Amino acid sequence: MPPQVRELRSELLSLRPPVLIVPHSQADVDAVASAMGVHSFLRHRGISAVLLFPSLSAPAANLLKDLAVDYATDLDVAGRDVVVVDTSSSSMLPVDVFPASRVLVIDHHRGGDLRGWIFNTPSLSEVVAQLLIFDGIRDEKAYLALAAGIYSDTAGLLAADSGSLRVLSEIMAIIDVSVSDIARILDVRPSVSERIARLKALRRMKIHRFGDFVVVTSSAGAHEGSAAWTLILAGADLAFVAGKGRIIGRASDDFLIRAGFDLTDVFSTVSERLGGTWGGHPAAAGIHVSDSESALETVLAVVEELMRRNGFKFVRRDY
Ligand SMILES: [Mn+2]
Repeated sequence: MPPQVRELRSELLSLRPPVLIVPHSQADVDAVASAMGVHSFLRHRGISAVLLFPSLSAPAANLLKDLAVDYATDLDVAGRDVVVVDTSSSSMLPVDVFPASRVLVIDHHRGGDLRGWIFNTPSLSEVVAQLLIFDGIRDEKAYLALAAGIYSDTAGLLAADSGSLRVLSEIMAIIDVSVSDIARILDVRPSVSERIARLKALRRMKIHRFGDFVVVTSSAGAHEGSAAWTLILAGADLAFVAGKGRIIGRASDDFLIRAGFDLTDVFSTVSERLGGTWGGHPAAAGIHVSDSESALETVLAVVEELMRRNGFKFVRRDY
């Protein structure tokens, strides 16, 4: 077990029960799986804990239903010890943790304003799974969720590194599942509202060409990340979708290989200029801004500047 995970383990064991475990708003599969893993670890070490999921993404809600997981949607955090998983940005939290007695943050995103355990791993589930594996805990449901978390946060293992695969392979051996078993529990057609958000984003998109790179902007009332991913699949190198009070960006693999910079550079620069908290990964990130539609122009200007700074010469074309 890596030293950082060992230290996290001791800090978790110092929490005062009953512990509340909270993921970010619109919790994804990696977030709820990490929460379930922490919950299982604490319970097996004799520390009672409660899952608090006020706001879930559709795939995460589906997974919890399939695995028949019990969770609360509304609880008072005042005076309690709280574990925050899969975010370190207070603006991403579905509850105000300020009145909590103690807040332990476990995350794998850069840019957050909360201090805590920030791992540099493709998924958070692979970190949490090591706590269970190390202690020899047998909890089929938690392991299955954590395998699904690794699979989904690595985009179907495409973004997995050797550490993710090592942990996944240990889980697969413990609970005797195949990669296709894991993929099957996640294979859910997006909801009608998510598919409409994607299609509307396609209809509203604006195409910009910066030399060899295609940058697409659009807007959506919800599911901005899913809409941005659709634009990448349609051919964009970078896609930025403005929603209510935020902009979500996605980058293609090819962009990340060739550009010399990524979305964390884009959003940290935009945040310096416009204010607003940002968070995310090189290929998937977002920022909170009040007027998101007009902030898209700043995002485009920042992308153009970063490209020129990285030696690309081009005439910007807007289609
Ligand atoms: Mn995650």
